[in-house]
Amino acid sequence: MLDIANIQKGVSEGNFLLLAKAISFIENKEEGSPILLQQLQPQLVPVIGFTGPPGAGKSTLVSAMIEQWVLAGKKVAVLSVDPSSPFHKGAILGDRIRMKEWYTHPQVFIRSLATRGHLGGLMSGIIELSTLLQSVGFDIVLIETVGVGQSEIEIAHLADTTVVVLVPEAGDEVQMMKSGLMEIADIFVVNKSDRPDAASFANHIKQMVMESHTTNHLPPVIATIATQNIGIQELANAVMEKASLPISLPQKKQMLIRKMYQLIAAEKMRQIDATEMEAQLDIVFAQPHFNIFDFAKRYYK
Ligand SMILES: Nc1nc2c(ncn2[C@@H]2O[C@H](COP(=O)(O)OP(=O)(O)OP(=O)(O)O)[C@@H](O)[C@H]2O)c(=O)[nH]1
Ligand SMILES: [Mg+2]
Repeated sequence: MLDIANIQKGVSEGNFLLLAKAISFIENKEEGSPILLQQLQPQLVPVIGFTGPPGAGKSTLVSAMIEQWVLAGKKVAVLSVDPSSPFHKGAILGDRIRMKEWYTHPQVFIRSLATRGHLGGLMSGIIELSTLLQSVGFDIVLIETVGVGQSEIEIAHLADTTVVVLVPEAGDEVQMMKSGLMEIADIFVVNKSDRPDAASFANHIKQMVMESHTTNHLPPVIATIATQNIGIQELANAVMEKASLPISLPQKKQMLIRKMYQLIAAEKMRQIDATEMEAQLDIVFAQPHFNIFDFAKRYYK
């Protein structure tokens, strides 16, 4: 039966069948899923987000990090999110190869999340699933998000610790970082440091970090070569160090408020029948005094 104790038992035995069922149950909003969610008692399990441009090496890094934690006896859960491309399975197929050895490991659970409809639904889905994973016996929850746009920043913002993965020659990404990634990054990784211009790129990022932070606690910039396991130990240490810092009450409250808005917005959006709304719009917008605010008011409850 789908109750928390049974799911926990499965996870402790390395059997993720019930967990996978519970996730589908929640994703499909089946009857009873709100009750399951309301029973969750999340533990103090770090949620670590990895975000960065496509192909930066996030999955390779995550895979290498998993190895560190598995060897230390920890249970690791990974949510892999691609908000930009609902029909593009490339990243997910890539992960199947990159994280191959972990798909069947009893200490590792990996799940891909596809965008279904609007971003709000994805955001609330991530909140639901990460809370579930924090409640059933994992020691670490990782969220891999592809991209560096506004929506990826929003997703990264749901993690307690955010690792921004960049690669040398990421000129455009550096531009984009100015618009938000800079503020949310707790740790920067310069992956593919086997490339010739890696050191100067890392210095450039360090410079940007210094210019944009006024505190003396600067996000570290760590050089890695994920494919050769170089820099992984240092990254794992930096992640655990950040994750073990106590979160202040105001920070905790800020995070809860952010999540609350996401959950409420998603629920409100779900209550709106898009087909019905579009049909109504067809009727009213041809009218001479059509006003969008007046029309929208019908859907504010
Ligand atoms: N040279 C070099 N190649 C790397 C390194 N890390 C990863 N790669 C390669 O880069 C490619 C992309 O790696 P992924 O780990 O799939 O990258 P990703 O960021 O997860 O990609 P998406 O999920 O599709 O955005 C693969 O061919 C990796 O083998 C590295 O440090 N150096
Ligand atoms: Mg990937």
